Amino acid sequence: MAGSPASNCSNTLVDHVILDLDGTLIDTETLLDEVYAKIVWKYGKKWEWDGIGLIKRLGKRPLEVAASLVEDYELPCTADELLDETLSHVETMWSRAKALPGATRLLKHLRAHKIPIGLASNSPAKNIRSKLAYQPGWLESFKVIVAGDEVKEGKPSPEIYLEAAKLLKARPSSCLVIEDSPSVKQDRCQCRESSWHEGVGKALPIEPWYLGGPVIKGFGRGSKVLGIPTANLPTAALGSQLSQHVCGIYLGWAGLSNRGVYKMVMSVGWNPFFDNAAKTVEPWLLHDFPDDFYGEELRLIVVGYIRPEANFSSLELLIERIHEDAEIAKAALDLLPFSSYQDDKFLTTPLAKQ
Ligand code: ADP
Ligand code: RBF
Ligand code: MG
Repeated sequence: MAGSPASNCSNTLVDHVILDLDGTLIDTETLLDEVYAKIVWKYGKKWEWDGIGLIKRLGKRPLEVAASLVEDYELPCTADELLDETLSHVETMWSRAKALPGATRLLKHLRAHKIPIGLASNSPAKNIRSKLAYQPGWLESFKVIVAGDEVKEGKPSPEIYLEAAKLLKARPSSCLVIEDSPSVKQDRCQCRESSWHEGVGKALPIEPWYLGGPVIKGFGRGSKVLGIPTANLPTAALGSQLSQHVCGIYLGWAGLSNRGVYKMVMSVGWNPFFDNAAKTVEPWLLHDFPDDFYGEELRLIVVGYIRPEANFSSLELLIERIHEDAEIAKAALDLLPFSSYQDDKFLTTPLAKQ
């Protein structure tokens, strides 16, 4: 494995992996932010959708997050009250938390190599169970799970990781910890720290997803406003498949049965620059076509992830960034594992014949 956990560290062999959950494997931050925003608005305060607040909240225990929001937004309630209110809203939302790109692939990879995996999360045990219930194959991937309410001190204290190492019967120094929280990373502990990025080119391989449908009319601005045509797919028919994946910019292969197979780079989401009211799936096929192909059946195998959707201060910057995404996709799709999918029959077999 290129960039294997062991190769990132010094000479000690890494033979166990301990993972964080929220923000590392699943995107719960987006859900929590939605709830915090609602409550803050209810108190007549304006929610700041900036990355600074998010970074401050990352990896903290729920009560600590509530306390910092009460202070920052000068809310007329206690941290306990805010936490109760947040939890009552969020309890029903865990099913909407999506796996982060690459997470399922990482777990599969570690299991295939028989590397024991521990989960160490500041969340209470009950919430961890709810979150894992919606991710097929995840629960059985973890040999041990340590929850925030099962230790005296939550992160950034190393206690939770040391407990996981103990239950795994592993020496802390041979455990690779994968964690997104900056406060944990700052607080050096006996457990070694590192992160797992197996980039291929400038993209992250993911478990491939297969999708298709007739090319439909979009907002009519891809070619006109951006000079970048995107073959929109109907999102309603993609339903649950689409809701499993985080919004962002992906790459993969596109097939049109009467034409051929092409590299593609694709945006999935709400297009923050245009403030869309609907989520779109918009692949840009990296090929010059003499005409359009509305109504034709388009097949996609999405194999990698490039970045989250972003907003831009000008149209020029958005266009520049999309061209950079296209260059990343073109180069990465020549490399394994991405290149191996271009011969997949799914791309060219018409629906009826499958
Ligand atoms: P819309 O808003 O209707 O999607 P666009 O301006 O985004 O319009 O143009 C997309 C259409 O252009 C596609 O539906 C397809 O028929 C055609 N097209 C031509 N070349 C390409 C390409 N390289 N990638 C995607 N679509 C293309
Ligand atoms: N729109 C955004 O608002 N933010 C983005 O970060 C963004 N990235 C894109 C990346 C790619 C590769 C493509 C093809 C489109 C992207 N768009 C983005 C979507 C663009 O806004 C959309 O295609 C147009 O709105 C045309 O419908
Ligand atoms: Mg389009």
